[in-house]
Amino acid sequence: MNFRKICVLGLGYIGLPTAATFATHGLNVVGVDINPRIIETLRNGKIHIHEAGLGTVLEAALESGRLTVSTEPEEADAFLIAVPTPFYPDQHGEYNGRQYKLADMRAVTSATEAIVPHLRKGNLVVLESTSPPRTTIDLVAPILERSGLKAGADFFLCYSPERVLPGQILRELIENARVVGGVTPQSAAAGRDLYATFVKAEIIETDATTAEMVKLMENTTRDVNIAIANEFSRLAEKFGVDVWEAISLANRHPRINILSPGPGVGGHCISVDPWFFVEAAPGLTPLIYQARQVNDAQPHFVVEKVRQAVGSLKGKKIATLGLAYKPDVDDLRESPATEVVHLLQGEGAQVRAWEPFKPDADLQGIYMACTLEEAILEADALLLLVKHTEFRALNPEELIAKTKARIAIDTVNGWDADKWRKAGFQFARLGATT
Ligand code: SAJ
Repeated sequence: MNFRKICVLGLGYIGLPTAATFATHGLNVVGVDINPRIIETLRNGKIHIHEAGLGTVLEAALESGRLTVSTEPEEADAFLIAVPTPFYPDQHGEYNGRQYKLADMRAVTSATEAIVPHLRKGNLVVLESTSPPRTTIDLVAPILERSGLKAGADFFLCYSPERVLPGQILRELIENARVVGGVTPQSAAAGRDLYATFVKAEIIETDATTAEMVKLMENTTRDVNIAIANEFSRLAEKFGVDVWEAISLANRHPRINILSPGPGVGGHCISVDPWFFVEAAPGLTPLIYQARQVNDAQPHFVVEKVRQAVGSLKGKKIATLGLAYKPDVDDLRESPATEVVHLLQGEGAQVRAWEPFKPDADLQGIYMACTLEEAILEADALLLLVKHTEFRALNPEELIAKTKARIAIDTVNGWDADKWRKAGFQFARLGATT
C-alpha cells in the first residue's frame, strides 16, 4: 500500500517524534493536538518537550513543508493515534480487598471520534497508545464504524505499540523491531507498509490483541524485575550485605540479569501499564499487582534510610538531587523522587530540590532551587535520587566547601563511597549498611 499523507493525533513524547520522522522520510504529515498552545509553540518553531535530537529532526520536518500542525485532523491515507492513556487519579476498582487503578481511555476515545468524519474507504488507522487488551477491537473499531465503513473490510485497522526509550526515541524509532497487529491480516500488511517508511529493523505482523498484549507484557516484565531488585535491596540491608555488589556478582551467571534497585519506578509507562492487566483480569494477576505494591512502597524505604542517616527528620534541611523519573531526562511524571520529597516534608524536613533538567518546574509544595549551590549551601544532608550523568561526575572534595552538609545518601549507586568518605562525608547507600 502507498501512503502520501498521514495524520498523527497526539503530539507528545511519541506522536511528535513519530510525525517528524515520517515527514523527514518523505510523507506529508499533519500533526494534530487538541491543545492549541502546543500547536502555537510548534508553529513558532519551538518544542514543548525535551528529547535528545528532536529539535533537529523537527526543524528539518517543518522546513521541508512536509510537516504541518493543526488542532483538527483532516482527510489522509492513514491516521495514527498516539495520545496518553493514564489512569484515573482518584477512581479505583476493588477485587478481594485489593484496590487497583483504572485506565482513563478518554483521550483514545475522543481522538478516534475525531477521525470518523474524515475516514474514507481504503484508509489505515493505527492505534499506538498503550492500551488494555482488546481496546482496538472493543473500543476503537466500533467508534470508527460509526462512519458506516467496516473495520478490516472497508478500512484497515491496526495496533502497533511504540517501544522507544525516552532519551533515545529518535534512534529507537528507526532501529527497534516493530510489532504490527491487524484486525485482519490485510490490515497488518497495510500497517507494515506504513512503518516500512522509516523502520530499519524487522516489522512483525500479528493480530491486534496479541500486539496489545506484547506491549503490556514488556513493561510489566520490567516492573516485576525492578520489584525483585527493590526487594533484594531490603533483604541486603537486613543481612548486612551490599546489594549492588551482590547483584553484580549474581549477574555473572549466564542466565541472570537483575535490574537496579532505586527510589521506585516512575514515568508514564512502567508504573502505569501493569495496571491495565490488573484491571482487565484482577483474579489472574496477583504477582503483577504485588510488584506494583513493592515498587510504589520504595519511596518510604528511602525516607527510612534518610532517617537512619540524619536522625529525626523534623526541621532537618535536605538537599535532594534529581526529580526526573530517571537519569538524563526532563520528565517528572510519576517520579518517585517527587514522592520522596513529599514524604520527607510530611515528616517535617525542609527540602530544597535541584533538578538540572527542569530547574523551573512548578511542583506544588516543592521548593525548587535555582542552582546546585543554592540547594546544598545550608543543607544537613545531600540525597541523591536520580543518576543524572552530571551528578555522578560531582567531586565531593570540591562540593564539601560549598555545603554545610556532612552526610551524603545515595539511593541509586551513583557515587563512589570511598571518595565521599575520604572527602569528609558520612556516607549511606540504599541497599547497603556500610
Ligand atoms: N528503573 C529502576 N531500575 C532499573 C531500571 C529502571 O528502578 O533497573 C526505574 C527508572 O528509574 C524509572 C522506571 O524504572 O523510574 C522506568 O524507567 P525505564 O528506563 O525502565 O523505562 P521507561 O518508562 O523510560 O520506558 C519503558 C521502556 N520499556 C521497557 O524497557 C520494557 C520503553 O522501551 C517503552 O517504550 C516505554 O517504557 C513506554 O513508552 O512504554
